[in-house]
Amino acid sequence: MQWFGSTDAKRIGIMYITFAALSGVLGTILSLMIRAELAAPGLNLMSDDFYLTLPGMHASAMIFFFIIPMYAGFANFILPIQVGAPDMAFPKLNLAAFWLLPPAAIIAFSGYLIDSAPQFGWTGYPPLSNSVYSPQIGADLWLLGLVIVGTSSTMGAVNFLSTAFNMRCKGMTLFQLPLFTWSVIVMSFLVLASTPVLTSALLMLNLERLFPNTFYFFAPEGGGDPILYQHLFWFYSHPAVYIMILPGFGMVSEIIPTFSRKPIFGYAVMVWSMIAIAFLGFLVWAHHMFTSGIGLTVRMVFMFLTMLIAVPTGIKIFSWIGTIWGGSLKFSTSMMFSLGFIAMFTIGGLSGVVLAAVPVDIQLHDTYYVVAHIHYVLVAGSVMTIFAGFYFWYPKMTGRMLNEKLGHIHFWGTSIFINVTFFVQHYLGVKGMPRRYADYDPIFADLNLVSSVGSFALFAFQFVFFFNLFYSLKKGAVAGPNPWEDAQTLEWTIASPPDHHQFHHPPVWTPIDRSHGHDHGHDLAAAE
Ligand code: HEM
Ligand SMILES: [Cu+2]
Repeated sequence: MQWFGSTDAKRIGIMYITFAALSGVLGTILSLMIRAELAAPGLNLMSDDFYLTLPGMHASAMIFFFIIPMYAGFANFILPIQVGAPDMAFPKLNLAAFWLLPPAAIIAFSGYLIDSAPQFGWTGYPPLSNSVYSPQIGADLWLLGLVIVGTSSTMGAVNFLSTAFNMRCKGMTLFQLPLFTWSVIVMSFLVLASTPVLTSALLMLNLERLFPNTFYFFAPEGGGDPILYQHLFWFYSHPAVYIMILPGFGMVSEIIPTFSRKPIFGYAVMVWSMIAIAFLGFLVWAHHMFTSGIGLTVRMVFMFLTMLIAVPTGIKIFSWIGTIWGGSLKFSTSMMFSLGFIAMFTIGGLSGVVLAAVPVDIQLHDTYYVVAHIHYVLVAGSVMTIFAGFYFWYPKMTGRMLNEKLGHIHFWGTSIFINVTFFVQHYLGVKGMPRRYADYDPIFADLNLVSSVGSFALFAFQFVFFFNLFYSLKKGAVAGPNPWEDAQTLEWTIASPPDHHQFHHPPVWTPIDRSHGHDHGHDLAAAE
């Protein structure tokens, strides 16, 4: 009860993180089954029917049960402290939002227990996902699970916004908020505006499946339109890709200044770029539908708007580089993961701009090029930032330092094998290998083998990380309140791990001049 029923945001945060880590392991195992089957042409290890469940269930595990809850976990632990609040605004709502997740996961994946997991990919496009082509009960359970997840993250978003807007300590204005908190605010607005749309689309699909001759939302026989589903789905799922990356942006925006021993370059611009990304994120969804038969003018407009997103994204990348430039760098594992993130996320952004060009997308849509793009933004983006966040905040959460030697081994193994696994997929895509197929032409054999070997090596290096997590919990060096010395935000002013009430006196924030930065160099000189 001390843990499971606790309304302390820090404990809820750790429960989220634990749950997300378990889902991440489950999702990874599903992906290794994909890569094992694809290591060689032919159907080698499983039936075609079983293979078809894997891409969609892997993606659902990673998106809905790993990345999104993982960020929610970090936000729960850190955001209330960063704004100087004693807890989240609605602690019981917070606990309820977390406890919706484990049942949602069990329901969504229970198709595997009764041998009826859905076979239509994480996008669930009708007519493939309707009751004629996908009669499995597992598909209905998956839909129900996702509806529950949507409810949970909406509850979480309301809570983050209320906490950040109403519970800030004395002296902290909106433009004094740390960038991680800002990123959670922007992410929460995205959740509020987009998740109900997905939830509606999934409920509509479920109704249509359960009552086939009654509801016609997407089925043309009764006046429905399958393209409507795609619009609703991507009106959520494009913003969702930013739900999956903005908190990561926020994390590295805390980490890079700390280990460059310089204030973030262009604080206000960083905030406004996140807002611009969120805003534009709602105007580009149809770039997922360039081959769905929508009109040419519409495609041109969406092509242009999509390319615009590269501007605020590029600004952020330049701001991070500007922060590093001329800094006195400390290559902690957390910093290494942040630098690796910048390098590899840039590749993902560039392949996105390539896909945004309609004529190119017509060639590359539903090929492995898209798979490569997704994984550069989500594995080299979200997952690398999550690792950066672990190495950075683990001492705050546990009171112990992670082992840096193991951390560096983990970093290099991870970075190298992310590239071995996913870089070759660009070539597979350009050569024409389609996604979501169990078998392929032997001309794709060599590159697929490289990718499969890379994925198993990538997985192997994660054992170093898990070993470090458990080993350091007992044996790690004891962390003081501010083990990184140069970290600036409020969580580094209190004990590691923080006491239940975190602050003994309500903190008062001394505003720092964000436009010129905190003149930290002087403090250092005085201390030495
Ligand atoms: C510079 C910014 C970006 C641009 C211009 C861009 C563009 C695109 C385009 C045009 C597609 C559709 C490709 C197709 O299916 O034919 C796509 C797919 C995708 N993108 Fe991006 N993207 C960008 C950044 C991101 C980011 C930051 C993420 C996530 C963190 C992301 C995640 C995805 C995912 C998950 C898909 C595939 C969805 C699916 O079909 O399963 N993208 N992107
Ligand atoms: Cu998109």
